[in-house]
Amino acid sequence: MQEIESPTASLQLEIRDEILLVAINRPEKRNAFNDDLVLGIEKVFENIPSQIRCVVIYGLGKHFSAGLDLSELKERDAVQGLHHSRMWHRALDKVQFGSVPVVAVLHGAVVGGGLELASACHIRVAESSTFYALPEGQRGIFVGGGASVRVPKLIGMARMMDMMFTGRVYKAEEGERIGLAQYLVEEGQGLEKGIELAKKISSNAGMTNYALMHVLPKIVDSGQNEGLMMESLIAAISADAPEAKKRLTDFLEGRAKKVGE
Ligand code: 1HE
Repeated sequence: MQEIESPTASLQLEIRDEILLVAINRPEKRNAFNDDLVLGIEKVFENIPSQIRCVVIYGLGKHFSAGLDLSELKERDAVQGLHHSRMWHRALDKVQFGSVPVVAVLHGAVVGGGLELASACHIRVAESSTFYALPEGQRGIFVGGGASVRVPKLIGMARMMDMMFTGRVYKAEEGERIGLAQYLVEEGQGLEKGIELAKKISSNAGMTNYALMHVLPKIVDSGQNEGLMMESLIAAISADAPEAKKRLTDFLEGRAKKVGE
C-alpha cells in the first residue's frame, strides 16, 4: 500500500500493487463537485502512474456524490457556463479515455454530476444503499457533464428522459436491472468487489483493455460498415501482439483456465 500525492484535498489516492484507489473526499458536502474537485479528477487521470493497470473510484462518507456543487452555479453567466460544462467534459473524457480502465464503486446518492462521473467509468458496482437521479430537471437546468451522451448508452433515451422529466429515482436493485450498474453487492462490500474486478481487469492483455476502452466506443458510435472495418482492424492488431500469441499457446497446451474456471 502506497500513498501518492493528490492534486486536491478533496481526493485521496492510494496505490495497492497495480491498482490506484481514488476516494472522493468531501463528505461534509456529500461529495458535491466544485471546480477544484473536477480539475483534481482531470489531473489525477492525466497523470496515472505507469505501473497502474486499473483504477477504482469511490466516495467517502454516506454518498458517492451529490453532483455539481450548486452553490457555485448561480454565479455564472452563459459564457462561463459553457466553459464550465466543457471543463467537465474534458475531465470526464480523461476518465473514460485515459490510460487504464476505471471501476466505480457506488453507494448512497449517485445523482447529477455524480451519475455523469459514474457513467464515464467502465464498470459500475453498486452497494444496496445506492440511488440514482438526474435532479437537473427539477433544478431548472440541463445536464452539462456528459450525461446526455453517456447515460442513454447505459439505459436508453426514454429512461433518461423520464428521470429528468419526472425526477424519478432508481434504487440500487432497479439500477442494476436497467443497466446503471453491472454488479449489485451488500452494503460495505463494494470496495472489495471493485478491487476484485480491478485485479481481473489488470491481468488482461494490455491490447484487449486498450481496444475495449478506446476502440469499442468508436465502433458503437459509427455506422455498421465503418464499425465492422474497425473491428477487423483491431482484431488483427490484437491477435498479432506477442501477449495474445502466448495466451493462445497456453490454452492450446492446457496451461490456461477454461471459461468459467
Ligand atoms: C450540497 C450539494 C450540492 C449537498 N451542492 N451543496 N445535485 C442535487 O440536486 C443534489 C442535492 N443534494 C441532495 O439532494 C442531498 O444533499 C443528498 C440526497 C445528496 C444527501 O442528503 P443528506 O441528507 O445526506 O445531506 P444534506 O443535509 O442534504 O447535505 C449536507 C450538506 O451538503 C449541506 O450543506 P450544509 O452546509 O448545510 O451542511 C448541503 O447543502 C450540502 N450539499 N448536495 C452543494 N449538490 C456538470 S452539470 C451537473 C449538474 C448537477 O449535478 S445538478 C444536481 C445537483
